[in-house]
Amino acid sequence: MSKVNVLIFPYPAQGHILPLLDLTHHLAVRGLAITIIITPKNLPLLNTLLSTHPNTIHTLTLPFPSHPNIPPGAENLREVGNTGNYPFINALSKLQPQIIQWFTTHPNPPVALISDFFLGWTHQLATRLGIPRIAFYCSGAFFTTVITRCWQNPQILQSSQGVIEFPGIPGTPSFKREHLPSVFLRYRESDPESELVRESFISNAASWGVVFNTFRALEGPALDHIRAELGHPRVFPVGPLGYDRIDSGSSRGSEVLSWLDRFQEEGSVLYVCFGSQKLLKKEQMEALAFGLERSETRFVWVVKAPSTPEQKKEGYSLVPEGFEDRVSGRGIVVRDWVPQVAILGHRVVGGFLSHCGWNSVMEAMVAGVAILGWPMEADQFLNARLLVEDRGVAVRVCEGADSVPDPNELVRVISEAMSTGSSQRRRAKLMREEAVRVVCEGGECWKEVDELLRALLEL
Ligand code: BUP
Repeated sequence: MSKVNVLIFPYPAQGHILPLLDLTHHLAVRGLAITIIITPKNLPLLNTLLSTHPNTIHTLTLPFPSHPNIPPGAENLREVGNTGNYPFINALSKLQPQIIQWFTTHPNPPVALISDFFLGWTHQLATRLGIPRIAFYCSGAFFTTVITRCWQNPQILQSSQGVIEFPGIPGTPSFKREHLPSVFLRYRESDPESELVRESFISNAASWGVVFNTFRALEGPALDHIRAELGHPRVFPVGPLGYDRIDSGSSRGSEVLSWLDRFQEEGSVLYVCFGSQKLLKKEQMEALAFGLERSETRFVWVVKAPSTPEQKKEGYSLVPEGFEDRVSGRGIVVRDWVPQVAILGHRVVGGFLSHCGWNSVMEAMVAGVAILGWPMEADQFLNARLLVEDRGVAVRVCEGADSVPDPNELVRVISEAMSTGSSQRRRAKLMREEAVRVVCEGGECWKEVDELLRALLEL
């Protein structure tokens, strides 16, 4: 008898693809057959997963649809930055006829579609295929409550108030307008591309089920709110994902791990990484280099290469001259993709200077490292609010994509947060106990994946 087949559709950005592949691995281990919709240039991201499950995971590889605002050849947000979300969401929606054609001729068609929450239009696709759609949120539940409210009331964009409140959401959060999710801030009424994006996000609320990369000990109230107020009947908090990532990594990556092995003192190294999309400007690089140098902390600093010649010319990602020599022996700069989960899990790493991307947050929770947050865009301001003000597992070092931190303040915050017994390190260790309990065999995260599996098998 054929295995139950499920269709998975990730959104092409590393922070979206990786956690959905983590979930895919968990489902494949439990015996599901899976087909992943992917475009050719993103296929290498699946290599390790495909070779781990050669008989159960397959791909539906489709050409990336052209779009006037996406440079030819670009198939991943990493190549264009977050400004590309609207064109990407719109371009990918053009794949529908090919997916329908594939589905209708498949000998063992999928029983459900699990797709990224940026691909809300797939709700309509699933309806046409006659199968349920499950929205995969690689973001947190708190963020989801806020962004759902935003999409329901886009007129708040016209609000003259500097601060926008969200009554009814646990904690009644309020945010400066510019700290709302950037995908929402780009919305323009009556612009057809914007309208598709809004309808797409609204459709998430109608999906058959929702999966979150989060866990109750961190986001219990927000999860309850989603279940009760937003009326989602099936909510599966399967996070924190990523702890057992099948990561192909890179040779440079294992060099970082060997470099960390040279040290003994537990928690003495700061890992600095701002995710797969964000580049720092010249002045930001200078301030950060100053902070790292003067704090005398050991560190690994991941620097993303500029995507365009213009960015290079303007000094984006430019490490100040002589910096690497001056910190040699206690700090390294890596200009490559690194195995982040393994680095955070290394016993000598105690802090994470991060943009507060949600995956990074989840990975830091499991590793028990203190977060030094510098939120810049997307969901990051909301994530930072949850971590700093609500949970106390992080300290904010700076705020905003264009802000330049005060270098001396940076030295102070880094030194303080990295000191043995700092309140952030203590709380991060406590949170780790919760997170590890959740991801251990038989823990909450396992049970939620089992529940999801059961629901899929009953279809
Ligand atoms: Br950079 C980098 N290695 O070198 P976030 C990132 N990652 O494994 P983002 C690596 O990418 P969005 C590297 O572990 C995490 O799972 C990291 O996701 C991994 O931020 C993921 O933290 C990055 O959510 O994504 O990239 O800004 O904008 O989609 O939130």
